[in-house]
Amino acid sequence: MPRLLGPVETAALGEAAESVLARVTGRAPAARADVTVWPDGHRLERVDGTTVHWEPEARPPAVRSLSPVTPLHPSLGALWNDERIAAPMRRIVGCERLGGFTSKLNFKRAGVGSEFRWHQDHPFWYCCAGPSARDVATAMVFLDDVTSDNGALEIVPGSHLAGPAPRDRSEPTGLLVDAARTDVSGAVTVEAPAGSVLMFPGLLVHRSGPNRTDRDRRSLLLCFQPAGRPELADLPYRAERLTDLP
Ligand SMILES: O=C(O)CCC(=O)C(=O)O
Repeated sequence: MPRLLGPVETAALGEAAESVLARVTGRAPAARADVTVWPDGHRLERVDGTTVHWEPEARPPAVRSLSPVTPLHPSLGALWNDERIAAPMRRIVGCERLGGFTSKLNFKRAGVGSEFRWHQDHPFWYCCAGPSARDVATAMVFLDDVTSDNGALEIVPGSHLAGPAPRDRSEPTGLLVDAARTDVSGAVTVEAPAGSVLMFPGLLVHRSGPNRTDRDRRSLLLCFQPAGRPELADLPYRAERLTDLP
């Protein structure tokens, strides 16, 4: 949905994102005890109700994402009830009463934002929510202009209809799509001006390349689910559930 949000409100969301980031990273050194290193070497740090995911290679350190984030700033949280987003999301989730599952700020910083290989969001959520993960869908609000060279999302239209895609067994997290066994030939690159919103179900196969430009490509992701279900942050991650998936 191109330019769903206007330039002034998009800029205000960008400022909110930066103020949340500054607050969280200002506190991060005191919270270093609560660190998880994933099997792929990515470092996750719990700070004041959110998780900081650091860019794996960036020197000086740079934040890849924060999640959840909407409880940390009222203007981010207000988007859950914005009908421009909620109305189409009701159709995608297939439910009249929606709740939040999780939220995330992806920073994809100029020069250091790294690749996110082909994946579906579903396996990660399935490890936490089990079969309910099928009902989660995302509204991705672009806070900056998105171009193919600053890490635009590439999506495979219709790929969600085939269900869980085969996972890459040679990759340490077990969460990524095996692109050699999945048809990604119909992929399209989603370039869009700031304020645009991309809405997609958790089974859609997608990736994004590194940001090699001098322009940030920040986005705010709101993941909706039917109302009344537990949020991601309240669910334990159970890697053994991956054995249910192809
Ligand atoms: O922001 C990106 O480039 C990747 C987004 C994504 O695929 C995700 O957060 O699951």
